[in-house]
Amino acid sequence: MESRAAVAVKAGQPLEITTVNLDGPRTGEVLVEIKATGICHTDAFTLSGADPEGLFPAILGHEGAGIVVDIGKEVTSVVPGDHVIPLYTPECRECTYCTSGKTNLCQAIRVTQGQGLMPDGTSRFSAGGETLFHYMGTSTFSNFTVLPEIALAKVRKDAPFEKICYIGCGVTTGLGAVINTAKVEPGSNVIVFGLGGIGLNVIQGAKLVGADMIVGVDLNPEREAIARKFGMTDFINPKAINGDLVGHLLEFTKGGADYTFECIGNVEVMRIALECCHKGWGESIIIGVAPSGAEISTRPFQLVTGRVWRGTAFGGAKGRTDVPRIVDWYMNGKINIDDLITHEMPLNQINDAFDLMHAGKSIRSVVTF
Ligand code: NAD
Ligand code: AHE
Ligand code: ZN
Repeated sequence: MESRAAVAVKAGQPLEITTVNLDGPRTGEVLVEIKATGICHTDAFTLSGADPEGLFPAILGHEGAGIVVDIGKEVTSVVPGDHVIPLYTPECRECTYCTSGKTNLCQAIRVTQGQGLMPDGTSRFSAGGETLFHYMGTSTFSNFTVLPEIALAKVRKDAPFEKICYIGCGVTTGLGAVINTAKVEPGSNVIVFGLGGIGLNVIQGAKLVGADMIVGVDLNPEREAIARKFGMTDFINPKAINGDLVGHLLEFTKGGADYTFECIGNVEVMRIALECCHKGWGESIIIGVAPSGAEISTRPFQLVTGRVWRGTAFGGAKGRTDVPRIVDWYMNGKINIDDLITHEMPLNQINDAFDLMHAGKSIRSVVTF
């Protein structure tokens, strides 16, 4: 079949909006009509060429929502007509990772996913006789896409696609980093570095679990108002601090934060986020994805004296289990998604979404098909 899609032809170039060929679902696979997709900073990161796993030509996009159109052999958990959210972190419920009880990082199809292929080692996408790579196993910048069954969360049918697509990455990552990874306790002091599509969901999560002080740090002064709306208690713009930001934050939090979250992908900020944690117990959670070749560093003394450095992918969430619950939270008014979706556009304007992100003018842009 044919599908309209935005193709990443080459690193650093705008996406090309075109018609691509899509083969039907094979054994264990599902054909999904994508109704809406968010644009996450990770898509921009890969498009820029900074992702060591980045492949071209590819169909990017990993924050979608849609409807099952067709199923391959042996698919048992979804049927045509089901509403689904694609999962770049699948949940097979069988691999040693899934059954460990210690991680959400299902590894059942991770190798082929990183190679831009379906689990059988081939691609379903092509254009003009040339193979196109899948991306993160999801490729939601295509109106129709094929995914493994284990990479789909089935969700309720009354939830709006153009809002719940954001649960496919940003919302779950931010809330999950607080709830699943850091396990922030009520009364905690929290610092969030980077108040974009992820950081604002960390703030929302910190407020939800009852944190006391929620400090937001961002270079963009326009982020203050929206972050306060989501529960930030104090805003710090590093440009306004004379001297050492770590020293300032340690003093501001009276000894350091219980939990800090890096939501930028900047290794210098990752170090600051660790070092402004409270001696003895403070934990810093890395969410941001850093470019190929970048490394983090600190004096080992920072860890010897009880600070903890952790990372999180997809907020530690097990997608097929946790995502339908987060959709319920949205539908019940427990979490706010609407105010974070600042722009909506058709597929042929998807490159504007990247421009808005780079200019700091959007929180989340959503493309609707
Ligand atoms: P975004 O562009 O919406 O937000 C980034 C924010 O950081 C912006 O508000 C920007 O002004 C701010 N910022 C940039 N440099 C800064 C600095 N030096 N000091 C303070 N603030 C600064 O991006 P996003 O979509 O929120 O994604 C954030 C990061 O999280 C990216 O690296 C993305 O790849 C990563 N990410 C990781 C996961 C995961 O599972 N670990 C999931 C989603 C996104
Ligand atoms: N390809 C990159 C890794 C990028 C990365 O860490 N991705 C996160 C999700 S970001 C979503 O916006 C993730 O899920 N990581 C776990 C995994 O298995 O990739 C690189 O640096 O190679
Ligand atoms: Zn993402």
